[in-house]
Amino acid sequence: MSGLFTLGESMGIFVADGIGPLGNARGFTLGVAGAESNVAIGVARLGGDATWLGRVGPDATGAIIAARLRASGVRVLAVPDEAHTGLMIRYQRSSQFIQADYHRAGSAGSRLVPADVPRAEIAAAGIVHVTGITPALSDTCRAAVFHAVEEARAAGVPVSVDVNYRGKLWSRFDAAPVLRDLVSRADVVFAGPEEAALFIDTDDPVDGLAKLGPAEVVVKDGARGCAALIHGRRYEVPALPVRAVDTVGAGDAFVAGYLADRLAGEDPGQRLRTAIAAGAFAVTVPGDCEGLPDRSELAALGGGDIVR
Ligand code: KDG
Repeated sequence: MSGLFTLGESMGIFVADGIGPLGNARGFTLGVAGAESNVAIGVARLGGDATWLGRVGPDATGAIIAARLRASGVRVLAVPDEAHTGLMIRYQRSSQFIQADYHRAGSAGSRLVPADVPRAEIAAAGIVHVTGITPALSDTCRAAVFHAVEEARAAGVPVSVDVNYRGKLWSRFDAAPVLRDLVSRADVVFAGPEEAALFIDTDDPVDGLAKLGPAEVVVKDGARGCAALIHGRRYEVPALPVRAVDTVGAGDAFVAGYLADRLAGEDPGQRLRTAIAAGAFAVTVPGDCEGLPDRSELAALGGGDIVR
């Protein structure tokens, strides 16, 4: 196998229909959430091989997660656990503001341990992708993430990290040293400017992240596009003008676009164009992973210009 290997927590998500306070919701749509599984689905939809590893509980939500990921073309390594599968509730409080509540403390996904990480799978991967969410879930999750990263490095497999700081899971103070450590072990890093500012002290997030070691640094900046430093060369790609209806999951779509093209052997400029287009596509569709496009859908959207 030479595809993406990723690990983390996937949850069931109840998304309230309509706009307004949660108590006014008349119905909910059940979906699957999880930054790492979103990236796996995104890579699979773009034609790449993708494997997701995580713990799921003995409940309908766990079964739905495994089934939906498989239906999206992701190879699922679901470790059964006796705890409940984590849940999220998401509602659009106003046209400008989305609120998400986690119900994941003590969940199956938070009970991942280093022994769950299969060495042979890691060694055979084309890239191992982790996020800064998983280390926030529990001590064993944190150990599992660092173990996977070190197994990959020992096997010469590139490591990708999306910083993905989640303020509802841990403080900036607790997160900063862990995220910095994770990034310093990565070959490819993705971060927003505010996330990078958690643990670097330069004004230029691209430079600051690159100084920690990764040869491929991509700073995603939403509607402003992205800036990157890839093997010593700078790139800037503007965002595509689309009408956003739901920005959640756009960062994962962006990462999936970049990594799918990296796995396919595309050059950095093309990877960034695909990332921008996948992120743009994702914001036009409601849901965490429902907006992840396939290649023909991406082609319909078109690509942005690269400014060097
Ligand atoms: O990136 C979208 C994610 O935020 C979502 O799917 C849920 O992984 C998630 C999280 O922990 O917030």
